[in-house]
Amino acid sequence: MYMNLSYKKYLFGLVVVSAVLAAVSCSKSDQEVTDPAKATTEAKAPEEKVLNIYNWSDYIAPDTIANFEKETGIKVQYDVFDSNEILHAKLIAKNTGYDIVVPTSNWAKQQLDGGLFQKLDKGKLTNWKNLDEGILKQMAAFDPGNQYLVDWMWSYNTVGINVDKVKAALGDTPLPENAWDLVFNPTYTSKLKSCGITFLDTPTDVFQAALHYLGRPVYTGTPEDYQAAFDLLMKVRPDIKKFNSGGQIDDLASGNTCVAYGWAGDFNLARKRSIENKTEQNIEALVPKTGGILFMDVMAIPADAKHPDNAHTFINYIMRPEVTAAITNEVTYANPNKAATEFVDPEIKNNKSIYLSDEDIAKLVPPGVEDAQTKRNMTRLYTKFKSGV
Ligand code: N2P
Repeated sequence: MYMNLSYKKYLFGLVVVSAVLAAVSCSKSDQEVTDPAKATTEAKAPEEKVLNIYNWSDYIAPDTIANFEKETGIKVQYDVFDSNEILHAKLIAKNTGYDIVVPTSNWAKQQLDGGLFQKLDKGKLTNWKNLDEGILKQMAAFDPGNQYLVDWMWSYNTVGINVDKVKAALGDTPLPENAWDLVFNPTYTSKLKSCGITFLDTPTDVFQAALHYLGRPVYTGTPEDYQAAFDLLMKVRPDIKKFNSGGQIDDLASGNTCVAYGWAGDFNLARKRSIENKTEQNIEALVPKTGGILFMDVMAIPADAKHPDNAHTFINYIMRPEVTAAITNEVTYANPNKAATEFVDPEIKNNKSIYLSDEDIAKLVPPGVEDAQTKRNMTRLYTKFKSGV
């Protein structure tokens, strides 16, 4: 009901916006008739056939870019990163040279408020209708009216394990009821350190999980909450072997580590890679009973992008059901496209740690946003935590 209502409002908004745009373009063309010389100088030169994209590593199908280039003649430069902090530093320095970037929901809001992105021209996004209204509604919490951002994929922060190695390391101790104990409770971490525990290498994600485990606000905590999270983290610090983000997939797939705090999608990808590489590691993304932390990685066009038309063409291409389903099938992340579900491999569609049950979705911590001051505090505490002193 609510969704229908907001959808209607959205349609109404579109009608109003289109009417205003029509009025603007009408007055412009009037001007062009009376002043042809001005019209010539004002005519927009077509964009060069180039598009620069900055996305997370291991987040695309092998032929996504090649097919786009073949179809459009636009040459894509595709670069990857592993942390929001790195992307954010580039964005605030301006002139990234990128036409599309893919920050996570809790960073995108701050960047949007800071004027770092340009509004989408929905008139160019004819495949918008394929998007899932439920996800658009979640996104409206950090992008009111869904004006700037399009979800690339979504997942949640959780614990990933190598089931056999973890059982062996725990011995007589059964797996805990609460999956988060595996990374935050020294009773477990002290045993699991023998087979290798890894954490994401990023302050925001690490503090979010620690706060959630403590039952404290995940995005809006006080300095005292962050201190409590820090104290918790320091207790398990001696048991953590490594901090890495993009590297968790291969570490798990090769059996180098047995427990990881990270992204559910990457744990499923590690499982897939282990099967492909015949390393036979039994990897699972756990769905904590107390909930994981939902995130959305979203496409945005930087305010100073040089190829915004090409960026729109690419976003519209990604919103095609077959294109986004092929990405999901490759990287084991859920996509925001309701029309794509029929093209998703049954094995992925039925995997309850990728496409969660409604009950598990309801338990997820919804996306939120830490303010800039809190992010700075986290970075300071995280540096201390990582160095272990
Ligand atoms: C993809 C990583 C997803 C990043 N490999 C989480 N924001």
